[in-house]
Amino acid sequence: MAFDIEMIKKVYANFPSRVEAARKLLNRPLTLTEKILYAHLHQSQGLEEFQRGKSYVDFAPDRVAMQDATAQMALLQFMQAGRPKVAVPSTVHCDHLITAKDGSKTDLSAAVSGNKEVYDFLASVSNKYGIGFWKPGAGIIHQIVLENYAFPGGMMIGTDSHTVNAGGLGMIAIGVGGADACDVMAGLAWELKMPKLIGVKLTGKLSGWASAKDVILKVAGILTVKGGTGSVVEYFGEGAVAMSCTGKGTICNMGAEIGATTSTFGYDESMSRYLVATGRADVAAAADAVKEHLTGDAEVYAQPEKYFDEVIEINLNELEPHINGPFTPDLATPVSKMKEVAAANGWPTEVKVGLIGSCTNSSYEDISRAVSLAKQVAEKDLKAKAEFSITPGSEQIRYTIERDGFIETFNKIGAEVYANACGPCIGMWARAGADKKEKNTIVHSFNRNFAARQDGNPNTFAFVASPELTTALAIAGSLTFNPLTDTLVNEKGETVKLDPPTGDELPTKGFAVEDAGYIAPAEDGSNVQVVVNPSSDRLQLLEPFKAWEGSDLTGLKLLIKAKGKCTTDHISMAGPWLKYRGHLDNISNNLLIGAINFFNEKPNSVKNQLTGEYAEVPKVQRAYKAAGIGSIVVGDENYGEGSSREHAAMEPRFLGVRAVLVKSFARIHETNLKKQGMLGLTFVNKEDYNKIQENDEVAILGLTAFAPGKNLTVQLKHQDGTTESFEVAHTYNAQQIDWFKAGAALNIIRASVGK
Ligand code: MIC
Ligand code: SF4
Repeated sequence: MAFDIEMIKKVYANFPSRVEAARKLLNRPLTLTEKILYAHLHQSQGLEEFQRGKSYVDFAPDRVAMQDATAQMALLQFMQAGRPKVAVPSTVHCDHLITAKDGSKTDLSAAVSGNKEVYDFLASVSNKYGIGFWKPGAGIIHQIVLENYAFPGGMMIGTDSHTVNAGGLGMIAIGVGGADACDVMAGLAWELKMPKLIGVKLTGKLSGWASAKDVILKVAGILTVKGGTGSVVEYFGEGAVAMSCTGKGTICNMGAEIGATTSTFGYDESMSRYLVATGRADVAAAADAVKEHLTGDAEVYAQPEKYFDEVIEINLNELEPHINGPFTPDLATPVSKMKEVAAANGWPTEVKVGLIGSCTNSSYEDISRAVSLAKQVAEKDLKAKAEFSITPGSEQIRYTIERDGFIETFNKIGAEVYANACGPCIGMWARAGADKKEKNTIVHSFNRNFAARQDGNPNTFAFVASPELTTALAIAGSLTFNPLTDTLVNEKGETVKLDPPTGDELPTKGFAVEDAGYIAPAEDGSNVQVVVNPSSDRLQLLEPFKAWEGSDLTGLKLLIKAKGKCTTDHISMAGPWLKYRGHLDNISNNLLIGAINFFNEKPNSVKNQLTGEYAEVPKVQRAYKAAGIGSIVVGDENYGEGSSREHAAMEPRFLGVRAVLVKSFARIHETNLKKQGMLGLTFVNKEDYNKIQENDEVAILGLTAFAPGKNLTVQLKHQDGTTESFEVAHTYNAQQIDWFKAGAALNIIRASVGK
């Protein structure tokens, strides 16, 4: 039986009437996205026609998921909300804190002892507040959610940007910061700007080397890392229906890389097969009973241009495998062009390591297709040239692929099987020699490839490809190998060609697992004690942020003017820093250390305006804080791209940065800034970015009349005594302005508990 089946049945019981009401109001056919959104309005939110890209709407998500690296902060906040139990089904997943080094068993036990304090904290908070707990080794949050919790037509939020993975099972699943999760767990509404809609019509059918991953690699190339911002991407068409449910999951997962709010697919037989195979025939039956509501209306898919803001069409019959990268997931190169493109750019072409798995590509289908290539190594007397590793997405997947002999085959090509966890995907990879910072190439089937993300080496050129192509490139040891046309020379000196990958969508013998790794919470957790040691360097209880002083912000120092890409990995690096995710003071020592200073083109070197000397960003900011001086961060386009980690907003807030002024924001980061009481502003005129000088003193004017839709003014006082001013925009609504005034959204919840 599925978890929380009663909740799911309740959603389905109300679904048809809610969809009907929305259809009547809008007086037109509906997309799937609209159906799910309108069926999940919060009880305090009246039904009206919401303006896409404009109206803020209050929603009531069905569930919340949190992973360990973000759950610590989410739950530290929840503990202050003063509620006895979570208001909606919620889960915690221990997956981000396991370093991949010597193989799964050793690595897992090292993590269990090394992170004991954090795991104990998460387990006891979960137990106390009624949250399901998935222990270390159980698997990666998004795979566990897909296998156990996702359901067609549902709506969930999760403290991880790849929560969107659950769109593969027809959900609207959205990545958020911990403060948002805290609100929903406290029973409050969850606010989102009504998204715009991008329709992707998939015609034809995948075959041969092309996989679901290539669909999203191509879409990323079309839309770029910011093209999906503020939009939900809805996939449909014969190609969508013909694809496996887990393939759909991969596509939705990487929708995070185009900045999309989320992505989704209509309910179809692939989803029902997956539900049944993962022990949820009850959910499949319940979904079948309302299935016409769990997909877009036929008129919409027949004339998509009429109903979506943008439509993209991809013919899967012609889709070529792609390789995206380096350093950004949207630089898409079809496999047949890689020779030219790599040569033109001078990319190192020898593949040193191929890595498969992660939350993006860990399905049975993925692994079975990759193994069909690994098998050919022995059959064709080849030798895999590159190192190879697998991080299975869940214990259920790992157990099943071991039973079916896949791990043995991978071992034969020298593969390392790491723990069921994020591992190398998030820099938890003790890669031998990475500290030498040598230029080298790796290929992986994960989703992000920002500089230094996987192994901490900024000179590692990381490329993203499907698991099957990753395997082929690792066998060939070359980035420019095109398995569709090229041959390899085997150990006997013969010329051989790899056969296209084949695999099974689902295990013919069914999934199996001995201990899936789930721990249910206590029925009544009121007596459970949550202990945080005051001298811990891993966990720290939160102190409320100070309320706004009621006047304009003046005398701010420029902390950094960041140049170019500034993702959440640049603002609050992961890898070794993950261990401080529950300790705001300690993790603040990584503030913006990856961002490039516009004025000297260096990372982690900014001018301390009090001394005139250059020093590390966190050090300079701590000096301003000690002197009681506020500061401002200036950034480029799509600032805060990537992760949902609210540390990227809490650290500057904690250290006394007052505002972040950029050309444009990534959605989750902008909301995180607002939630933490920070000012997130954008240049009205993007060229004004050029006016900011290194020694500027900055004032933000107009705050006493801070109102929705009304621009503020930034005044620069340059070192030579001249001043200049320009307008800056913001997207704060009335409630968000209250968060700013109160010092943080949480201060408002806290105050309401006291009443
Ligand atoms: C990621 O893929 O970058 C992460 C690590 O999963 C993050 C969450 C985090 O920073 O803890 C994400 O995608 O939100
Ligand atoms: Fe973990 Fe990587 Fe997935 Fe993020 S993208 S949840 S780090 S596996």
